[in-house]
Amino acid sequence: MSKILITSALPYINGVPHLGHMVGCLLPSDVYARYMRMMGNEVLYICGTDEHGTASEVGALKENMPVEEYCNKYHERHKQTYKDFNLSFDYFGRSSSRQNQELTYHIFEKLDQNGFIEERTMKQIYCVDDQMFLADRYIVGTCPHCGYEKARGDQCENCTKVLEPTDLIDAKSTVSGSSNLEVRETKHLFLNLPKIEEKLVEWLKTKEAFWPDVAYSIAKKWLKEGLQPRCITRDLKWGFPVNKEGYEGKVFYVWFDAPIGYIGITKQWSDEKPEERNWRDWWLDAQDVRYVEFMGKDNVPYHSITFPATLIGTGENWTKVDYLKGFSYLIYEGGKFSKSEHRGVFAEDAVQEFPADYWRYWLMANAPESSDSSFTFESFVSTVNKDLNGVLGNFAQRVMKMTASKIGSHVPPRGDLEPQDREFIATLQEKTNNYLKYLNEMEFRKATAELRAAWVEGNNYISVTEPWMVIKENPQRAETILNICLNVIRIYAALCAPLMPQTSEKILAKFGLGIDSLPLLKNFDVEKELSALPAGHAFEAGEALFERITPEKLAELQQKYGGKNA
Ligand code: B3M
Ligand code: ZN
Repeated sequence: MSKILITSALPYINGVPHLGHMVGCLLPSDVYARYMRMMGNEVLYICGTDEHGTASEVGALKENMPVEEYCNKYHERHKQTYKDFNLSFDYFGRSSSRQNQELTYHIFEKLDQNGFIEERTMKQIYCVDDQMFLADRYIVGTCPHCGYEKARGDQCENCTKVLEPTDLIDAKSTVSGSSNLEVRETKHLFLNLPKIEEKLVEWLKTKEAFWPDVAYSIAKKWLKEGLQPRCITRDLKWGFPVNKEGYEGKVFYVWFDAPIGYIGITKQWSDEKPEERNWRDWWLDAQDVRYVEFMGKDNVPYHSITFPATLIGTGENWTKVDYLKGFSYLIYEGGKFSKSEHRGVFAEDAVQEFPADYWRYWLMANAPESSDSSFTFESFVSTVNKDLNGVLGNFAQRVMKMTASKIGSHVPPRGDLEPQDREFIATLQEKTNNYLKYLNEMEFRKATAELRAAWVEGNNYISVTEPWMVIKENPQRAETILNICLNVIRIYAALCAPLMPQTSEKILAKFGLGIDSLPLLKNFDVEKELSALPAGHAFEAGEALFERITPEKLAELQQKYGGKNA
């Protein structure tokens, strides 16, 4: 048994998660965590809300509430949504927690003591009416190059030219609309990455063979372009106040404390039951921990360069990422996801429409792994109808109904196996092995395809063996076939569990079994598992596993989530 530490990038608290967020790190990390548990490992799966930064301040302002209250509200909303999606975090915490503050201070102090923190003075835009310094993207105005009126202070969306906020004509704060802006001097703390570079590179080299190409090449590109000192403080109110003299009124930059949040959240978890949980066993001088991180592609530089450098700079032995899985983006058919314009599917609405497993399956079958993928309702509906309803659902229902009507609602006895049966068992074993291998490699699309292939084999088997015909001449042979099929349904429940935990439960319930009755997936032996349900074991066919989605419903969904004007 190994210790596997899994983190999913901490979603920003402002805004509600949509399908893109779900597939971009949350859901795959859950599938992986469930898989790793079913492989018999000790897993710690951690996530939480990323709460600091201007975005939260602005969000709170818009909703007219104190930022703490705003964060409390949205933290609960995130938590509920992930619960509805059956994400099996061991702990879902907050980057703003006391524990994270203590750790952030500790890590900062170590970096400072070791000479990796430097002070710099810089010029920044201050809004007199907002009484705050504004990050470049919170300033809008007219682009001097193309005349676009909503250009942001960091870049013009229209002509893509990179801008300085002072380039903008008629610049305004997006917080209040005020144009009462001034350039002021302000001093900040920087993490001196060039000074840590040598140790960082040494560490990175040990990972080359293990990281997926995408992640490693992003890290290498950053190194090639040359590391620069990174500013780790901000002139904001909301955040951890900087614990250094002369920095009163300033806070740590959200990207400084957010990754430390993985540790802080683990400490929240451990503080709840200190007698049985110890965060240090996972993070500090920890033995035999394999640490896997999930995130969107754009987060890779922070996780492969800045966060490891932060930890290395302390001189302490912190657990650093062993494998980093980055995802591309999910494109929505109607354009950019926007809650206010009713465009795109938001996770909390998704689970109101259909059970979480429908989404989990589609998202994993179409995970944006090597490139972006796009969501269309047409594809979603066709996948649910064909794969879930037509292949898995059909097999389970057909076998149970047939057995119930021809023999009775119990597993019939099994006679000797014939070559046909052996062939089926061998193919099923092969698909199972592939599926587990792909999950192990975090190749979610391929894994899902193999799972589906395993279901297809079941359908093929029953088509060629024709138990409904055979029963007339040779009832014993028909009993054997149906005994095998019923046991295969249970095998499907086991294989489905990481991807579709509810479906797995639903299947098992038909046999009067609970999820705890499932075997480990480690060394999964199809032939052995085929004897799990003995002759006489009762079942109840009950209702179908999945519901077919009608063309009318498809049209309704496209209308409902297509954007205001759809
Ligand atoms: N909140 C960015 C994002 O959600 C950021 C990740 C933090 S991980 C420590 O894409
Ligand atoms: Zn422009």
